[in-house]
Amino acid sequence: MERALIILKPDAVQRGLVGPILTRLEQRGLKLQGLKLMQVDEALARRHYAEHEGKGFFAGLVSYITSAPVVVAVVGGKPGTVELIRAMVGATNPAKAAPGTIRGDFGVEIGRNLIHASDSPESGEREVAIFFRPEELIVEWGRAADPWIYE
Ligand code: IDP
Ligand code: MG
Repeated sequence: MERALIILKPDAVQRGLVGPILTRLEQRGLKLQGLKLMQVDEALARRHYAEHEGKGFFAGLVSYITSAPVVVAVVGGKPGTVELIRAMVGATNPAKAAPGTIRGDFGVEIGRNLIHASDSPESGEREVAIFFRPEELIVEWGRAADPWIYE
């Protein structure tokens, strides 16, 4: 069962964009499995972004993500969900992200790109496990609209 970790980064929270961004995911028909407000500490940031350790932007990335509260969510349940969310999020650099994408509609700079979304089902599993305890998630829950969204 495929799912993605979403982080509404500190700039999204500070700018009052939690609602508008979550609304887009909901309106698309995606289903939440978990949701919370939290402060990311340095150890968690370094673990989450381990693949970027050693890159020039790593220190700035860790200080950005730990600078203020974030909202983390788990979204998914269907094959293809991760790819669909990445398409909604847009290119890493908001200046290059297409209009209509979250980064393309709300962002300007790569170091303030509002949202993280897992880039593969495998990273989704890894990232969900480091941000959520199993008891914080509701993996299967019935929604009346499901048959109108999924064939
Ligand atoms: P992604 O978030 O689109 O998956 P990644 O390449 O995985 O992009 O990079 C992780 C995060 O690191 C980006 O979302 C962005 O916040 C930050 N980042 C990536 N490249 C740069 C850069 O060149 N300058 C500053 N920040 C960067
Ligand atoms: Mg990434």
